[in-house]
Amino acid sequence: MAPKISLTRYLVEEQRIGGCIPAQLRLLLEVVARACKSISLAVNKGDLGDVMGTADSENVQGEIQKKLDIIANEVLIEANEWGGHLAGMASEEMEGIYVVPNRYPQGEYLLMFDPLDGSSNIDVNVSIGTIFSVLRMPEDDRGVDEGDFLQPGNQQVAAGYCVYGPQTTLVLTVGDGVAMFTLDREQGSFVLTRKHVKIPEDTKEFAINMSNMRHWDAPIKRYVDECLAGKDGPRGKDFNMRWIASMVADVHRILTRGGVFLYPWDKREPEKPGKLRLMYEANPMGWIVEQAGGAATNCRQRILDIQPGKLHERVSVVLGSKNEVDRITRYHTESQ
Ligand code: AHM
Ligand code: MG
Repeated sequence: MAPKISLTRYLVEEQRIGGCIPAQLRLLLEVVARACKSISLAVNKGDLGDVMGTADSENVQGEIQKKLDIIANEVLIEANEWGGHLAGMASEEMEGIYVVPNRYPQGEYLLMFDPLDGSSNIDVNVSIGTIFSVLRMPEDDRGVDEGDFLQPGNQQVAAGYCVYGPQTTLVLTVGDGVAMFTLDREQGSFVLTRKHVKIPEDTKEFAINMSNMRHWDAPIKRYVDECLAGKDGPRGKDFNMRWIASMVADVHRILTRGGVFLYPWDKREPEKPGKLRLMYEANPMGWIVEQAGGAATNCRQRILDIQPGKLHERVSVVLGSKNEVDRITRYHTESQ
């Protein structure tokens, strides 16, 4: 039997043989993985620990925070602030950036995260996760500020997510394809279980919150109507639908068996470009999907090429099997 490859060994080999990552970035990814293990333990406690339900607070987006949103945010900050690999952090749960305190050495990376994605699923025991994105501090920059974070997704040096489901799985890219690691609870370590993950170019499965249908723009309605028409419609095949309401879990399914995920702009809040956040949801997921051979757009342009204007910027998201994403993007550009 081939020896198990731990996350540590995978990262050491990416550094030494692949030449894909410097030592500081390897350390950073190990620390993020360790934080995800702690979050996984907290999630698993459920009603046996003081982790369920809402906290008495709102985040910058005006959403009621869950206790686990706050716990996961604190775990990620405490794990990452002292190691010397980071200059700053930003999170869905914090209005401004978090500058690494002066008492610790400053590193050359910036870490962004959605500490607990899919919060509405916490209390109903459905899969949730952590999403993260790593950027390099701009060179010759003295002192970290919000502007340093406002880099397009094509500048990411690492991106990943950890899904807390029936298994805890860490999914990672450093620009050298996508690898998946399953948490071995007996050993307490992540073990490589899939590498060179590939998303099939075609699919018969789509994911969208159908309850928003009456608010959609015409090209989204056209796409979904054609899927629903099945064998008798213009697509000539039947489609299946899934919606978990945890982006991590929906994206994980797409990486595993293909599919397309849509959270488009809609008329409920027309001034907002979408629900999901560009910097710590769409960018990392978009890069992972592209690294697995899929595509990710905001219905019109590649997500990774969008120049962010603010930290908590929102964006429309279409990602997954390439031919399907291309089709949806074409329906939008044709209707301009
Ligand atoms: P969150 O980061 O506050 O948990 O919100 C993001 C989540 C995504 O994981 C998911 O795709 C979407 O919101 C579900 O939204 P809706 O409940 O509108 O279907
Ligand atoms: Mg989220």
